[in-house]
Amino acid sequence: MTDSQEAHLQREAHPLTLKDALRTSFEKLIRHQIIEQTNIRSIIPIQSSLSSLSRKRALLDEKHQLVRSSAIATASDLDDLRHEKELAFWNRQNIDVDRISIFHQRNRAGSISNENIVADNNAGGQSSTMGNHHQSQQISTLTPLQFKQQYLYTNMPCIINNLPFTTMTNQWTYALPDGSKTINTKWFLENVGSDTTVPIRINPDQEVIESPEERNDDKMDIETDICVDGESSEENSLEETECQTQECQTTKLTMKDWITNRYTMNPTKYYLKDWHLQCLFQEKSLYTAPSIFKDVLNPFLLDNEGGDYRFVYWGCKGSRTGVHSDVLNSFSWSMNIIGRKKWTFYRNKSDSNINKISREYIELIQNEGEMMYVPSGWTHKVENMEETISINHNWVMIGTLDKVFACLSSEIGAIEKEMEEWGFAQNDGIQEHELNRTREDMLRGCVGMDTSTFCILVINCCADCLIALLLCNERFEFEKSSAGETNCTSSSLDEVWEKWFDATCSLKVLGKLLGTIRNYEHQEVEARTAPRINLQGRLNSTLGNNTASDAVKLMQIIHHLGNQMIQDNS
Ligand SMILES: O=C(O)CCC(=O)C(=O)O
Repeated sequence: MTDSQEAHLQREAHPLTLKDALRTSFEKLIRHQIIEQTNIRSIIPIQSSLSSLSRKRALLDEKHQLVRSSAIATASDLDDLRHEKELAFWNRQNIDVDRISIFHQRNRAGSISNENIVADNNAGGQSSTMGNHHQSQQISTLTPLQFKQQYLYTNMPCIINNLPFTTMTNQWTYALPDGSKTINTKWFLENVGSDTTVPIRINPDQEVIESPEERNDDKMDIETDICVDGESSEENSLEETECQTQECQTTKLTMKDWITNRYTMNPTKYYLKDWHLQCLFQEKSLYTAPSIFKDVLNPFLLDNEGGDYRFVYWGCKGSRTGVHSDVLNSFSWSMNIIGRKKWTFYRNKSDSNINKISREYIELIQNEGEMMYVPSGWTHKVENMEETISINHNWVMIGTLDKVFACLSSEIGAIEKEMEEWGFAQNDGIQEHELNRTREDMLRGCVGMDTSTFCILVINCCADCLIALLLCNERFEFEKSSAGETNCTSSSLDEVWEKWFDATCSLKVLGKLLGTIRNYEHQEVEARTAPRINLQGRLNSTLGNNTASDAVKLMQIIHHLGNQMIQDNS
């Protein structure tokens, strides 16, 4: 391929910022003396760099009760643990989710100095409609790490209240004399602009059916609707339902027209949703996302691709989102600024196919000011019980990059099948290159991300994790030498544990990605079982051969160094 052909392909595939992201990772690793580079093509790992991490995980285990009790010793336990927890959740006699309160203590300067988290396990009865709820209430106080271990890493839903969330959003409503809140439409007209258009989702025509067992719902995803074909079931329990994809329509209205006409529009049909409101305000932040959720997806996309998964939803009473699980196997959090939502979570029949759900379900009410945390892969539908405005983010943390990879891999398989059915085949080098480009374009079209973007995201995460581990270990060693080992604060131990965990998780996904490259000689067990996605060909087709080989080389070096570090410390 000529240089100009390659330049053309690259321009179309990605903005150059993806190349910049790779370069940034290179430079960071060099700056922190993890690798050295004599020229652009020769990167050399610095073997001694990570072996200075003398903190042993065994010591952490010994000092840290939580690590043992939560059974999250290594990232490889994680998938089994998630399954186990989900099974236990659905097999509980009285199904409900925990309600979490987060209290922040502030220092004099006003920044958060301490985070206290209280979990009201099985607080139910108040708002869940399943189960008898006669169990006694159990209140536990959690550290941020315990919260992550009990809900985020293990993929368990919960409702969070007391989050100090508001910045600009407190201007979206005002109080009426009776103390209730109402929407401040003036704010939207003045700050968004009365002629600015907003996206209105049009739900396919459907009967409004109240009970899930009789339903014929729609599944709405970021790009598509999935319809669940309800079959009647005698037992209303483990009957399987199949889903089919269906196109979804979006129209646009001006802000002024939406505000004026929203009460006269059919709410089961029209819903202002997937609105990238924060993007309109660019640097000016409308709210601060909770620090407890360490999102690696949106910051990366915003820096490198220009898109994001940060939405505002505004729907009248009765508006709803049909049965779905979230895009890219992401998590979501949903914060009700005003109004109430009814959430229905369904038990998944099998993790490998989100379209198969059982008829077991749980209904939960999310009140005003509360945040729903939706774990990755959990099938759900949502209905607004009154006029509701919520902020919803889809997000990914390092510990669930493996789930994003699983989603991409299964989508890749589906696209491959489709291409075969269309009769696409490769005959020569150029055609293979173009086929790979088509594969990547289709993947981006289907799930909003291709393998090249994912690859650079993982490289970025791994680089950041290794550097964070180095820095945090240095701090810990300093604290230990000045205060003595026994006086090390548990929060610094938590921090080291978390950095180890993140580093292990990101390296594991990197291993899986490398396993998709033929003849990669350092294949670990997880890498050998990875699907054949022809990563090298895909990277070549979207990043150009030179950048693609730099990326692969960097991946191999990070994988090699990282695995050595983990083995040294196990
Ligand atoms: O609030 C809604 O209508 C849908 C929210 C949702 O499905 C989510 O945040 O995952």
